[in-house]
Amino acid sequence: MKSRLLLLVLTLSIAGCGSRSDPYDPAKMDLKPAPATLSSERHKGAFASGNSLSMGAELKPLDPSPVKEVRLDTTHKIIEIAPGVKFSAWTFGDQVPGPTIRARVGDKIRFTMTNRSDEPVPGVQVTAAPMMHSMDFHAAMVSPQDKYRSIAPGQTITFEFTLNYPGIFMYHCGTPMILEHIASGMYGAVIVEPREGYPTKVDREYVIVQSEFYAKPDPDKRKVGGAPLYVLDGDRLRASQPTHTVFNGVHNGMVKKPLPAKAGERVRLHVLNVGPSKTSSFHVVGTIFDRVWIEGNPDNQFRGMQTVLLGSSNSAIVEFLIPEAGSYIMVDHHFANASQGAIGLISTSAKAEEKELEHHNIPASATPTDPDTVQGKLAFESKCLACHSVGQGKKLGPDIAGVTKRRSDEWLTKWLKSPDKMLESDTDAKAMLKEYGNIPMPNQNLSDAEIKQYLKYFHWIDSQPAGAATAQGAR
Ligand code: HEC
Ligand SMILES: [Cu+2]
Repeated sequence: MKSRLLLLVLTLSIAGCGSRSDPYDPAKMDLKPAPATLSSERHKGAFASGNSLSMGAELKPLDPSPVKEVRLDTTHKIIEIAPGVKFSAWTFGDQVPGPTIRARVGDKIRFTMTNRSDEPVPGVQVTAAPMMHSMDFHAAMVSPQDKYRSIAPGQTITFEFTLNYPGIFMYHCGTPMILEHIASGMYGAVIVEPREGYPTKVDREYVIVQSEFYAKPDPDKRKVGGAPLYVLDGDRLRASQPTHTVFNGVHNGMVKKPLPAKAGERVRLHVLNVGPSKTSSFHVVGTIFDRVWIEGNPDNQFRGMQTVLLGSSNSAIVEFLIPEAGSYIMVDHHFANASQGAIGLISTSAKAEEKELEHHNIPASATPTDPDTVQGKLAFESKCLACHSVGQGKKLGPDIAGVTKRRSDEWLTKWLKSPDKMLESDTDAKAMLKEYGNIPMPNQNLSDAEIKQYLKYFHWIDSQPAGAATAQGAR
């Protein structure tokens, strides 16, 4: 008798499970975002900001805050899509692809964008004329006429929306001709985790954004730093005949800089095919996708797949095991696309820079302990590494190692406060500008307190044995 009752209870509770509430119940969604606001406030600081942003392939962990403040300003800029191919691009956040936003179902995105397409690009006179731009988030459910409207150079738009569905969603400029705006570089990804997180655990997470470029040498034969400028080839664009098909914006980019993983680890790739016009047949040579979540939503699960087919603006999470030591090759298995640059590596021999140094008998990188110095190091790694190295030679700007020996604190303070003013008035600064191809260092809008921290960090670097201080960051 008792056992029968138990059975009844069990049956009822299973039936209850079946009618479990729909996780996508519209009644529980936020479908009434406030109207967008427009202003003529011109933002001057960093082109991209927000704790939820990842700038490169390496995906930062989820930022727990329920409201994600995100700024992505639009810029016009020269990017290198393949060695020697300097392409006149339009961007979100001053990079192509734009930064990846990571959030969770139920989170709110508070988005701000200033159209800065009219700002002069350091050292270059040849970028495209200023123009209208807009932002279209596939992750949002909002009125396009309100939120996705085009804004003029100098204008700022702000709007909010709540993330209702998990997935990997494209964002892009929606200003006509949309095709040209996307092909010029105006796109990126929003990764929305399920409310309860993913059902699996992984050791590494990366973002792979596939896209096409349609480039031709500038008919006016303009140059950038001695190299020929490339511009958008409208004929090829309309005929869907790309010149480059790439992962994360660069031809064979992750072949030269493989993504690290170790044998036995489980890897999660968040893959988005931007297009604008080609399909991707995404494959990783040497392993099998244990799970494929189409569009990045675990409700859409496949198991044991070899490739995943992604149309324009389709995405997937693929998870797989790195079975043994080796270099696992990410390709678009439409091999015509792979041959145009859609190739990358996940490699067990890709080491962090410090390991590489140890290997060459240079001591492991030291770390500072003083709080200001630590702050300075962290800030440097997030804001300055794009153009500077510590002890690894020139990048766009000078190697910072030894800087306190070539410059006084007073000079460095003035420089960091306002490189633009120094470049006008200071002879040493002018000489340096020449040496660095007339690319002026942009004003970083640093506060006095921050400048002190940078100086402490620079002094700390120069107090270490040669080669001991290195800096690391994504990309
Ligand atoms: C977009 C590239 C870029 C970024 C970002 C950048 N710099 Fe620079 N920096 C340069 C360039 C280029 C120079 C060389 C001078 C010139 O051409 O204007 C320079 C020069 C310097 C110098 C003088 C070096 C010397 O040898 O005298 C210092 C110090 C410096 N930068 C610090 C920083 C710090 C700190 C940050 C981050 C807050 C930063 N830079 C961010 C490009 C950059
Ligand atoms: Cu645009």
